[in-house]
Amino acid sequence: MKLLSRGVRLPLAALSGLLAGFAALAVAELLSAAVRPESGPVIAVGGAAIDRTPPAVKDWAIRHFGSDDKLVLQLGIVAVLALLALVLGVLALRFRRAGAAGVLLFGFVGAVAATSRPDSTSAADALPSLLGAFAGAGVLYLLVGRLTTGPATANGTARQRPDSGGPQDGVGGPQDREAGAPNREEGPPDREAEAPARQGGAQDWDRRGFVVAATAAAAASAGTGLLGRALTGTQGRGAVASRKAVTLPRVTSAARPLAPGAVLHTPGISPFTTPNNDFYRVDTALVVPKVNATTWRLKIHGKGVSRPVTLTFDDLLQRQLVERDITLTCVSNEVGGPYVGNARWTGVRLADLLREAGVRPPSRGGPADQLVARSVDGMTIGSPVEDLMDGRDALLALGMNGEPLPFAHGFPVRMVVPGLYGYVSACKWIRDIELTTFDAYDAYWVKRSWAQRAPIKTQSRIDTPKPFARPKAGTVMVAGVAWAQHRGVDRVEVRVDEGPWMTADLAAEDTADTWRQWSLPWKATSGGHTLTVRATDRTGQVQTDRRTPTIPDGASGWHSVVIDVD
Ligand SMILES: Nc1nc2c(c(=O)[nH]1)N[C@H]1C(S)=C(S)[C@@H](COP(=O)(O)O)O[C@H]1N2
Ligand SMILES: [Mo]
Repeated sequence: MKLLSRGVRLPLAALSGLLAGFAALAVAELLSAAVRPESGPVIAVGGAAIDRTPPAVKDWAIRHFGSDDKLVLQLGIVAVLALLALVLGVLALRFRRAGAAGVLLFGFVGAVAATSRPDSTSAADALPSLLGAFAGAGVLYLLVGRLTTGPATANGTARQRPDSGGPQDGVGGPQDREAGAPNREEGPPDREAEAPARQGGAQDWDRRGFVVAATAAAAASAGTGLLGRALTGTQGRGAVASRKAVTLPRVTSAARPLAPGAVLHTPGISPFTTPNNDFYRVDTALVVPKVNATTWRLKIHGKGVSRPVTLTFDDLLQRQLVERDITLTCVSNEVGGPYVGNARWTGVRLADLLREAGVRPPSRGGPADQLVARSVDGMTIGSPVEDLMDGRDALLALGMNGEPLPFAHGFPVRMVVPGLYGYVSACKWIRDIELTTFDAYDAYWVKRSWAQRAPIKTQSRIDTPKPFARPKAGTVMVAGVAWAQHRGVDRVEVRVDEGPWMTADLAAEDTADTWRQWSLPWKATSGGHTLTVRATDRTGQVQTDRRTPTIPDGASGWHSVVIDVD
């Protein structure tokens, strides 16, 4: 009888733990909708985990999960929480109070994570985790209480048990819980009387009470969670409306019209302009920040800023806007990888703004050599002031391919700087610009052992044929893209196996800041072949074959594709 009882109780206790976890997350979801979407425990702990992930692991995650890395992380956190909830449920069977306290402990961890996020500005960020945990602890305590006491009903009428909160329900009563039925026999007479009414006395738990409480907890949690979801959905409404209201004004300096021949249409090649929906996304934000453009402000201040300013979105719209084609690249892009894209950006020239604020580059005696951009989500990105003011089109961008920046790409305003990897230049959701020195401050990725300065390395990629493709013998178009932003691509060469380098046909150059498509018709012969590409930039530097990892300042090496010609 004891074994049977235990066999039923353990899974039910585990279920109680799950329901408690569900209740905790549901209440947290609802409250985080009221406080801030980023204050929820899963998001906060996930963000903290991202910040503490060793660069090699982060790189591995990006490589294996790509832009789904964040989804995988969140699913992972939920899976771990579910496991912990199961364990706490079983623990609560023996130590009811300890189980409930365990739930509170995890709430505390979530609260600490939420309030210590860089974008946390208020202690209210602790509320979702804390109150969620209280709800969860309550549910666990209540449910396990039904499992560890005799039935509350002998004949179908509910009766309040005197058990809840009794001292023997806590840490003091493990034997009591485990021993089950025998203990009941020593219990008050009314319990004894009830026991035989339930399946021959085999179960000493309040089955009906449990089922009712569990169902109620599940339903209430589902309702609360859905309400929270719905509220979160309405949260960004102001921001969405503010984005809809933006009409990009006429630019005073249009992008150079694409030269004839700047765009190739070889099947399988990356399009010259990457559509916004296909543009790679790399950032640490588990929730895409929804910033309202009407209340957005950008502060420019710091070392050597004689005229600090605070700008509104309208201030920017009223300035001279330029439009520039700039190819953005992520330092985490492996050789041959997908984290590179080319867009037509609309924005304000950052150098003009800096000059108006009194900033001089170091070469003109300015005291600040680093510009640190801060985003609304607490990211910090440091760029060399010298590069930003050397005449290149460093932009505060507010448009991407003819529309306001998509939220995922930094609405309302981000930086885009030709020639620098994104992590040292392309701050999305920017809210603050501080002039400082590289000696005085390490930005987010620099603290995580990436290089302080990181110009984009000359690279080329074969887009077609794809690895392990099986084209027919005969003419096969080999094609792809090459980039060496702000230096310009001068030549692309392709080699078959260990054969001689063959010069590819280059699309006409748009600007030195954009990638160039290339193609090469190749007379393919049957059998396995390795195609390799390399680019030469306008400084005469040939892309090195020396393989380096992405850490600390970008991957180098040649891209090769192995195919099998039929
Ligand atoms: N606020 C914020 N800005 C950010 C990042 C980030 O994590 N947070 N990532 C940077 C990196 S590493 C890159 S490569 C570019 C990518 O920009 P995209 O997502 O628009 O392609 O954004 C940069 N700006
Ligand atoms: Mo990046």
